[in-house]
Amino acid sequence: SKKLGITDVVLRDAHQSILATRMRIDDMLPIAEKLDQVGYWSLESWGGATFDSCIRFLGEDPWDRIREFKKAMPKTPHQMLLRGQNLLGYRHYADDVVEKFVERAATNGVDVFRVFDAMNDPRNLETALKAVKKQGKHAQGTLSYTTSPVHTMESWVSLAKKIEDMGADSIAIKDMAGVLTPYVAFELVSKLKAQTDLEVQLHAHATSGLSDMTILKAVEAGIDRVDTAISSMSMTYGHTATESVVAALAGTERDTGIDLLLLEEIAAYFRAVRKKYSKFEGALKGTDSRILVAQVPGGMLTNMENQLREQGASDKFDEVLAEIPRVREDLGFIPLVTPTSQIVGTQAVLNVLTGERYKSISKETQGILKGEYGAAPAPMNAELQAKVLDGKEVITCRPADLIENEMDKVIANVDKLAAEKGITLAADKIDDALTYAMFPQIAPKFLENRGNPDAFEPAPKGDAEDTFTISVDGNDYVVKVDDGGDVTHLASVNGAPLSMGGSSAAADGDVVAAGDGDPVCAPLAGNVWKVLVETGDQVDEGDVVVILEAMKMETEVRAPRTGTVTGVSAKEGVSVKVGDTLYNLA
Ligand code: PYR
Repeated sequence: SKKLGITDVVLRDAHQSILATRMRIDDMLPIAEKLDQVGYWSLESWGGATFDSCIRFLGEDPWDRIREFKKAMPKTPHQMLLRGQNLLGYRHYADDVVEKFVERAATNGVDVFRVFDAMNDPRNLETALKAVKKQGKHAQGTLSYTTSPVHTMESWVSLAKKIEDMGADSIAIKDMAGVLTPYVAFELVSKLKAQTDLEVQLHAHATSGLSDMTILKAVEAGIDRVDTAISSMSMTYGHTATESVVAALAGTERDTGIDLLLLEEIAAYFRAVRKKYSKFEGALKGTDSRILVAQVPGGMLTNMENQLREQGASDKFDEVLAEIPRVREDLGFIPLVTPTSQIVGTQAVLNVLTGERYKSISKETQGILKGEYGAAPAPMNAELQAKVLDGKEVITCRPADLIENEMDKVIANVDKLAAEKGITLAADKIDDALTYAMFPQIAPKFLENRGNPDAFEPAPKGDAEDTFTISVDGNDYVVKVDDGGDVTHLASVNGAPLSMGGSSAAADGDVVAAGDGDPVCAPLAGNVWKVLVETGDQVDEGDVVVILEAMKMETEVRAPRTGTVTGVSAKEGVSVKVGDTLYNLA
């Protein structure tokens, strides 16, 4: 008999999927000793969006987090999710940065590395997988599962064989949307077991209602391990419950050997913790069948609902939902998983909101069309690609071959930042350097305020508190109301600043109409990332004048015609709403 191995994802993907990645280490460590007794094959505890959330929202050092986990749960292997050559960020890094990151993650406590690429381009996995092997850790390659006319059983097995040739120890079928059906899973697992020597693991989301059935058929096909989440942090946007699988297989030849009563204690603990984070829960109560029809992952659906609300365009939801698969097809049927899910989703929103498909193309969508993220499974829309390339060649080599080693620069950058801002770097400053390299926009604020909880979202206190979530101009804010009725702003659920009374931009006094000439307005709500002109500058039609960071992507605002800039109201770092004046053009 062969025990089915279990990876519990409660410390990473469960709260990433269900609670907007907000769970804090203070709510995890009290149950660590019990988690460590279960006998999981591994605990997924790091990577994915948790690193980003730690520095953006929680004010926690993610490197401390993995060290604390390792100390508190020494018997259980710790697993991370790594975005291949993107590491934990949104662009490709040079090989020396990938190698250094893997080394530091291993040194700080990661034992199992699940390495995926959002394009399923195996060349983007190789450096990371080899770096993991060099550290003597478990290297798991990944099939980012999706369906399309070009994805066949043969294409999956062929990708798995390439990953095996790179020296991976095992392979994960990553069904991030929950579209893998039970009988396809049976066939896929059977073929992977027959045609490779790799151990096989299944990661499936429960959102479409298939995952319990899919897991069972995968077990029947001989899968080695599955991902699940403790029941009180399972299902909907998340995963099948650990206890269900343990119970279903008890007494069979695939018995997990896990003690259901111990799981019960862990479930009770997280049931209480989850209540504290209720404001981050999505609306889904059970199953969302839209995933099966529109092929949009569950995590993306909730995200999209929030982003459209920020843009004041909630009524466009169905249009965006219909546009997403079309954009995906234009980009060569790429899987939708970070970062491609965000890139495709944001582009679909742009296509709908601007009233013209690809009138505005985000920098990241352009990157995919230029080949900067690797090869797509199918040919891209040739006309669109030609428009973006503008006579240049598409990248066909491994994209990272074009990136020179940058570790020296990464360290010099953090030294410079520390000197300028008077920041004391961590004892292993390389970890801070990597944090800054992956998150150049948010790491400075984190490093400057490390250890000061007031600079970040307040820790959730639970239902009984006098905190409320209010909605103003389509944005959600967490506020505290004291006995006298005074309102204190605690946090912005969508990250937008709250100005009590008046429209946010104008009330902040940061964006005001300036100069003569016609106002050129923000096409999207977001933050002003770069302003590329000054008053008096001449611009030609189509010149990039302002770059907005909206919905995590960079969107260029171009000059509508040739003219002279007569005033610039946009300021870098300031948030704007749709229709706010960015500059004036005469
Ligand atoms: C992440 O990279 O965050 C995913 O969950 C795919």
